[in-house]
Amino acid sequence: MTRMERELHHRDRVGVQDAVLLENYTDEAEFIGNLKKRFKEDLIYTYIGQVLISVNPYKELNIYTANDIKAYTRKHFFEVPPHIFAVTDTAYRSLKEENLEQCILISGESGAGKTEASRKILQYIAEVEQNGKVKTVKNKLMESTFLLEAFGNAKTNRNDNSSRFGKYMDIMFNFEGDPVAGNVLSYLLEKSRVIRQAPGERNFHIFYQLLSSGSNETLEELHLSHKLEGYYYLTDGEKGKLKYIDDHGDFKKVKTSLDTLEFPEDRQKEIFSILAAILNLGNINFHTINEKLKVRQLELLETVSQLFGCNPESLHNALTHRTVETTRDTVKTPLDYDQATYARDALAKAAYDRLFSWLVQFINRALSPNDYRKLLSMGILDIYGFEIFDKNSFEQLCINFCNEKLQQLFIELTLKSEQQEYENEGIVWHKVDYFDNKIICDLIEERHKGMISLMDEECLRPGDSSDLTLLAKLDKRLDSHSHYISHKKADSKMQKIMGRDEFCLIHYAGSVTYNIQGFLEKNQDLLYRDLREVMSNSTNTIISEIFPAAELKSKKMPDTAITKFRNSLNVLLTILTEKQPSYIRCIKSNDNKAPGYFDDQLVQHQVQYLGLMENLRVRRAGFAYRRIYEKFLNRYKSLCKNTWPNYRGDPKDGVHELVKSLGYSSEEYGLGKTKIFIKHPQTLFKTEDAFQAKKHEIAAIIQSKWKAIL
Ligand code: AOV
Ligand code: MG
Repeated sequence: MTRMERELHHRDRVGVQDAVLLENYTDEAEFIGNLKKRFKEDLIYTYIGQVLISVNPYKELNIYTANDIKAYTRKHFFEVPPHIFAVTDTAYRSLKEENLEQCILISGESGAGKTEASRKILQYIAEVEQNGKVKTVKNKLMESTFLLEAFGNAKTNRNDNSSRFGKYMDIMFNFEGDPVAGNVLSYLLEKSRVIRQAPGERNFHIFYQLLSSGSNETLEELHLSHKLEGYYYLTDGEKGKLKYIDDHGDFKKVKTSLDTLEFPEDRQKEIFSILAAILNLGNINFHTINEKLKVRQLELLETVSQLFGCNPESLHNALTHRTVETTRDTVKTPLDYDQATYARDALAKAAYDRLFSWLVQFINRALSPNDYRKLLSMGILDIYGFEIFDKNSFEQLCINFCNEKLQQLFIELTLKSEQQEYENEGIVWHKVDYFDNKIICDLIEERHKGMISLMDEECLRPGDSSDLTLLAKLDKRLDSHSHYISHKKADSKMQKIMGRDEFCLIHYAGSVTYNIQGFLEKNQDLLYRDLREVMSNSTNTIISEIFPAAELKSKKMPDTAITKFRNSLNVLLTILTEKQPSYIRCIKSNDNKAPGYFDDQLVQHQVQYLGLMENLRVRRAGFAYRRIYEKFLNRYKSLCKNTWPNYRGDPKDGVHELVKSLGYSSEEYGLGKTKIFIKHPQTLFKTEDAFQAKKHEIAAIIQSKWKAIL
């Protein structure tokens, strides 16, 4: 059977590997039908040209073994079935052979499989070149991912292991192509989770892991007990214990990770001590005695102080008072109950958030190279996916904004750049229209006019600013925007489900209604100076490092949370645009985490907002395959007597000779400045079949000649 016949034969059962091959490529139903057919056969990967689509199977598939890695090493894209290893191998070879820095961008909504995908990429990199020397670096890379997930992931109602921070990991390679170092950038940890979780959700994994660590001695030392219901910060109490999450086993793994990354034993103790301090801090309450607000449980205050390594009186004072500096003098004012509760929670969030950043820094030191020169990097971006919950807040706005920016990058790099390549190569072609989400990015981040500017303005405005004055401002200034819907502007059906303290944004991935409560406070992200001062004097070296005394001297108003986030995202986008991108678009197969179940409607929605049909149209409107002249000629030169065994002239002329003798019709191919472009993959398959036949023919001739000699 020829390759072409094989392809057709399989097609009925397993669909096509590359959506570019679909007959009615503009037909969404056919596109989704193809994904479904493949999904039912456990073929979760499909291409649109170079873009990999991955549909979450919600079950372990036996396709990531050492043998699979071998099968994908040094193979051309079209020679092997679609796989995440193929994408990784291609990126890796481009880095090694063409010295081009790479980035692999993984996108998709919450629970679609991004973090799993990033693990597979790392697995491939770790195993593809077996070199004893760099084994420790590979181990450290793997362990650091596990550690960051323990501290930065949590069970949400969408995903049992949901990333609550954005992660960009650079793996650095030496000139031999060995991974020798790494670096992690983390983005906006969802720290509000430390103090409260929605019903059915959990706090960060590490808290449960620590409490189930098993060693009574350690727990006693940390003033902790096994009982989850004893902690105010573990909102769901005992329900946080889940059969399908092995917290006890995972704690052991965390210990191994800490050891592999060479966290000294005393630092490890300090980390656990901070976690225990946070859990105990949550249980502190206040009451009024002689008209003064005091901590209700003094013994607990002692414990928390001991665990934080700070002075109990100072902590007591800082939890119940606030020092305000005016131009003339400093005034110490007592806090009321709500303010003290706010201060307590702000301390818990800040301590956890800063501890997380400290961990990232420590990991980066452990992964840093001896010498940065001559290293090339491959970045993997795995962030929190687009989220729509029943109640959406400031955190969802940040997360969804981040997804808008990445979609924008996808459009820039895939749709725009594809069109750009034809232009550069001087190939004639017809432009394809697509939805550009820049309009939504602008709505959020445009200077002076966008949401971020308006939020910051309201945060910094002295006087009576509140969440509701912010909402009024947003409504007034943005209501004419087609992607912003205020309560007033909403139609009657929507008004029924929308509260008066809500607004709605029409994101590229769907409409999300946000509740304004807490926006100002979360954006301002204020931790009273008194608490920072107490912490900076701590005997716990991590605490004194993450609350540096120098910070207290600074008079500058710190940036707001969302401004900091926006700035760090823009830096990230600059890094990404300087690299060769590969794309993995993850799709969630169903909302119930059910193995093998394909929910057509849910998939359709994702296909639409991810812009996959446009992606396919751009790919098809142009040429499905392209190859640098030298490479094309080298592979197929045996198929034409004028190019075999060697062609001495310009490779472009050689390729021209070759395709003429292969009988390509003139519409079937285009000759650009550096590459040949081929319209249909079938044409290439035919050529490949002819090449395989020729190879056997040549091999048979050689064999018979040898036989004759022997
Ligand atoms: P996410 O990273 O995209 O969500 P995950 O990568 O955590 O999603 O995947 C969610 C769950 O789906 C995993 O815990 C696995 O059970 C399952 N899964 C995903 N990919 C695969 C695969 N290739 N094979 C088998 N099971 C898989 V979020 O971080 O929430 O945006 O924020
Ligand atoms: Mg994730």
